[in-house]
Amino acid sequence: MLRCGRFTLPLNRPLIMGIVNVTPDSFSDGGRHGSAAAGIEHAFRLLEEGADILDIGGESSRPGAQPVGIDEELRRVLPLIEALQGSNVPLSVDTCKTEVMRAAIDAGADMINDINALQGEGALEAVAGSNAAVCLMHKQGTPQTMQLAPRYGDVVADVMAFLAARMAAAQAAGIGRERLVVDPGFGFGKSLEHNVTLLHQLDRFQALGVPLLAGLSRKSMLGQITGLDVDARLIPSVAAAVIAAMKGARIIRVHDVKASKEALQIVNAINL
Ligand code: 9MG
Repeated sequence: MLRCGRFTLPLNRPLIMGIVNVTPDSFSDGGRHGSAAAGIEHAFRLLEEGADILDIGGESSRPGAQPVGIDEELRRVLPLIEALQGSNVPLSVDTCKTEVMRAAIDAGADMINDINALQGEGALEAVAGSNAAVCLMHKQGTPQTMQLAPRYGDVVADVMAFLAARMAAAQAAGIGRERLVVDPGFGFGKSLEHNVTLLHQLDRFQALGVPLLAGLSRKSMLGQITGLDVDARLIPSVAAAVIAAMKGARIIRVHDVKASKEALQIVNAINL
């Protein structure tokens, strides 16, 4: 079970987290009003396709992405949180900024997805003072620099140790274990070899004792393996989602909800 704002989520089968990016490069119109409207329309499409959770983000975390200011990020995500309140699925907000976390929670967000694992000033307290769930993700470096020269001793052990330390920090700040999710952060400061090792050994992360989230959808590691461009990575993404689910991931973060959901029905059928 995961306590997640207004919801208590059973995790007896892997849940699909649909990605809703409200960034100018994510929708063709790129306009100010258009971005929120396009984001809302996209979110409703993912709900129709069967998303169990929506992850709303107003700042790109792709390698080389430029940061956006607090006001701009809020302008992008708040309209979606408001418009999707009645949708009956948990709303996660993908942000590293404490001010955005607080405003999103006040507006009704059920989960914070922080690629910085609540290391920002005041971030632990912002989540502790709520009933929101939080995803603590590992990354090495920042989106601007992270792919330059990632280094690990033992990538699985290093990432697990980081996540265990962040779980301890979250619990010490008053965020109960039942609200925690961890994520190895595929592609965030990791070479192809690191990513492949993490996926191969993903089952080891279950030892952390909280639900595991995996995000592999359309990532460059899939392009490095297949040679396919980002828009052509549907089948590799679904394959990676299936592997992650079979290795124990309980939340799978995806762009392509319908295809992922259909594939995971097969996993669920044999994992009875
Ligand atoms: C925001 N974001 C992009 N990729 C991600 C991943 O793999 N995990 C999580 N938790 N968030 C991600």
